[in-house]
Amino acid sequence: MSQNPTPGQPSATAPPSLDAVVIGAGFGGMYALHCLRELGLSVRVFDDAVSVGGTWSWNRYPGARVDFPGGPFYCYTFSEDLVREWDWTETQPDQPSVLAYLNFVADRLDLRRDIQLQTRVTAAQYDEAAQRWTIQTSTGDRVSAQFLLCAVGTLSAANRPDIPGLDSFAGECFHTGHWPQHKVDFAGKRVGIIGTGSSGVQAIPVIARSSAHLTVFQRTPQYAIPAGNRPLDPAFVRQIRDIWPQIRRQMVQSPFGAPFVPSTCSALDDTPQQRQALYEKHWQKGGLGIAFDTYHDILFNADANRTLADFVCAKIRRIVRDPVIAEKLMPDYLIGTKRLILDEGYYETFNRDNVSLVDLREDPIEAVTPTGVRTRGGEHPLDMLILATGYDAITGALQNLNPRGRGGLTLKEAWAERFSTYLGMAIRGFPNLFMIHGPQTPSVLFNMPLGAELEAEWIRDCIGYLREHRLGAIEPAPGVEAAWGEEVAEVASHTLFPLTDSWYTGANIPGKHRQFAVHLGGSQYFQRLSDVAARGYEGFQVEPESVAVSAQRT
Ligand code: N01
Repeated sequence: MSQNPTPGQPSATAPPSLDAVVIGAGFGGMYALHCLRELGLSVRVFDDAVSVGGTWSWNRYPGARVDFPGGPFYCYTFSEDLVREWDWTETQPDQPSVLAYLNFVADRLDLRRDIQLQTRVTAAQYDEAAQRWTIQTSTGDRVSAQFLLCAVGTLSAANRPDIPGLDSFAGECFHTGHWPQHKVDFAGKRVGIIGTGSSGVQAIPVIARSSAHLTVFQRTPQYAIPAGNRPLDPAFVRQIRDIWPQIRRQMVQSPFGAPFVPSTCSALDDTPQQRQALYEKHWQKGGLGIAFDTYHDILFNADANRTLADFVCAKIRRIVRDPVIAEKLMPDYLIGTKRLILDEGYYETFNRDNVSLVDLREDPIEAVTPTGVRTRGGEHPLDMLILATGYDAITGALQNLNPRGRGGLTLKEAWAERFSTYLGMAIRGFPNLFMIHGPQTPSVLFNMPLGAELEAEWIRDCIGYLREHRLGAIEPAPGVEAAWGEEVAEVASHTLFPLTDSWYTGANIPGKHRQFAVHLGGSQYFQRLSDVAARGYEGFQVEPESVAVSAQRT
């Protein structure tokens, strides 16, 4: 294929030329590199982080663990060798284990020689005549590539809340998604944490155990289910490895990418006693099965949903000894329509003497001061403040990248009113740009490593098709994005998800437009990707190779 000059090498005339640049070295970007190498392409991966791992490199906060059916299912699934060679030890692996796994894969697949870390992509501009992207980085690199793959993460653009005085805080202040490399010492400190989503709920019990005092600033009470983390049974792992191709097939065909057969029963067909017994069984076992393996209509029917919500609320009342605190912790939205949280002793933490809860709905934050947080009710003195305030999810990192497409149009301009994509993989006006876990893919509501694999393989095959047919550029045809947007909204409208303000809908970021960002079709979505490819990339428009692209290939 094309020449492969040393990336980053300065040139007086044209920037060094590659076939593809990948942004992001997490699960998706690493596998994209592996896939594109299979085509013989020259590829460079850029990532701002100090190590490979994407979200697992940034989220080093205490308590971070996989919240999906974890070991041995949350991993690269394409290679039986990798599955056999890595021993997961727990059902819900912690962040150091997942990061160690990703480092193992980087070595095992010899990925590092094409990954440039601590390098942020600062600009990406498409040249229509050349059919190529020019990419600039924070370290001064300027490279040209025919294809630009954005594997920038769905939950990577941290939401730093606009609270008056935040910058004036004199103590240590960390966002969970940008946790420092060094060990953070909580001993003897008065710690405050703002936010009770998955990150906050995972961190709170751990910090409470090791700090002098923890103040939890809660705006929205949350449903949390016991994670049920336990050591993996080696006999179970052996059994899974022996039938891995079958397990992988089952995951690909399931609604959420998990190797479980979904229930076909309605919660409303069982008696209250039967429901109670089933929910209790899953509560004791732990994990997301309580919502996904019990009844098929928890996320589709508000009455069915209420049965599970009531069960969890009753648990909170039983676990939390102070009834006033228990009521403050009581969630009041449709369970599962914000990300369902797996915890390790979250509600129990509020029985500790060194933990206090501030209900921001009745006692809102007025300001952060140099010495703490001031709410309407008074000052809360703190030595450390933790922001577990989430992300500008799914679209935020892409908009921060803000590539310039045809005619110099930026992505921020293109998406000023609403975002639009075709299949969540490509954007009209931005030829040869592909996204992994882009908006309008199943992304966060599917097994993310597996979803990334399936998307990267589709991109590899698409680029292979372009090369085979001597085509130089591809982008969505007119009209297909609108139809795709309608399809995504239509699938979501049959569920309860759009009824709740969440980061799935963009409601967590002030001023962000409301638009459901996830394709809820799961396996059907991936079947759709295959069908589009089988029909010669239906819905895309292509251009013959430019002179520049032809020259690059010869
Ligand atoms: O973020 P979130 P997260 N004042 O947006 C509050 C994944 N994940 O980092 O709900 C006060 O869920 C906000 O309040 P409200 C997982 O998919 C996975 O916790 O907007 N509070 C909320 O309580 C998850 O869903 C793992 O009213 C403010 C919290 O901050 C996703 O990441 C682990 C505020 C933000 O919750 C995001 O989770 C962790 C303000 N100004 C995360 N602004 C795994 O285990 C925001 N909040 C793999």
